[in-house]
Amino acid sequence: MIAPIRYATATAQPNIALVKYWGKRDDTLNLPAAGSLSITLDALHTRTRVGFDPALDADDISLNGGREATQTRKLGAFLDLFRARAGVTTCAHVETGNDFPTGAGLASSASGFAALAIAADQALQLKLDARELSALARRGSGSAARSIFGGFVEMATGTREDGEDAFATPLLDAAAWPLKVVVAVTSHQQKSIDSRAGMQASQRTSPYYRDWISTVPADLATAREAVRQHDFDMLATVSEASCLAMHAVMLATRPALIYWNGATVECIHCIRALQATGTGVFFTIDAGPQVKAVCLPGDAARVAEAMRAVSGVEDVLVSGLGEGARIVEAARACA
Ligand code: 2P0
Repeated sequence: MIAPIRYATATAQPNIALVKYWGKRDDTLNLPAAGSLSITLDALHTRTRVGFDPALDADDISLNGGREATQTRKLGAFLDLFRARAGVTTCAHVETGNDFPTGAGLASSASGFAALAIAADQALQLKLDARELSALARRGSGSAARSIFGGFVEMATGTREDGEDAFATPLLDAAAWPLKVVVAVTSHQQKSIDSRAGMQASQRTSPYYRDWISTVPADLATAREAVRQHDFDMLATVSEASCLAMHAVMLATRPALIYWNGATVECIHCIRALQATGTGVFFTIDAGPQVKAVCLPGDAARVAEAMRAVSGVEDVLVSGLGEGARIVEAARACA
């Protein structure tokens, strides 16, 4: 008799780090050199369907409707971690897609690997707990460990060499402090240097790299306290400082990593002008030119309107904070 294929479908959302992750203590296990703190969004989604099929002799992986060798290798290697846990070598059908631009500084790898981890776990009936899933998601992408959870999330550096203690933990539910995030898209192009290569270059060549890593624990403690107290101003100050310190490390990398464009800088000035008028908003920027404006719920409409008016801004998305990665269709056996 032919074994049935078990399909499972999961969804996950990107997260935006407020205390940033930039640097690793181990490349092979993808262990971060410092912790980070993030918010999971609710408006952008990855949806991923996985089924392990004994009839396949290679993984069949489609991303946004297309098949590409590098992606297949990367996602196949990630699935190997799950196959090893399950003690199988069965190849998989994977269909994954994003309802937002991929690889353009909107954290598609975070939601992508989080959704794939949850779906693979279900399809193989591994029943791993959230911490194990977060540690496994980290192997795909450091930021993916955080998208396993919703709301405010902290990622631990961990101290173990095997990386088993480098996973994320939820700090506060989205509903408990429903901030908004206005994303100003200033370019739809894929970034030229991905985060992994960028981090390696900073680690190797940026004279500020060590100092950057040494500032993270204190920033994390401040951000954690700001979240605990729902203190927006405290969170704003530490988040902007962490973002700019990370970009200082990037700028001092040789050759320099300049992820900003002109509109990125214009958005920063726009947000500073809004702050001067008492608007509850602060900015954060990742390894790309998009600007994420985190705001108090009552100020989101004003911030979105101001960002739309900035020259060079191509699109403005408004998001709330959302849930962690989850199964949307449980494992179903299909012959
Ligand atoms: C972050 N970034 O904390 C930081 C800020 C980008 C800048 O996490 O190498 O794709 O796969 O672990 O997770 C993006 O890096 O890097 C990221 P890998 P990842 O959100």
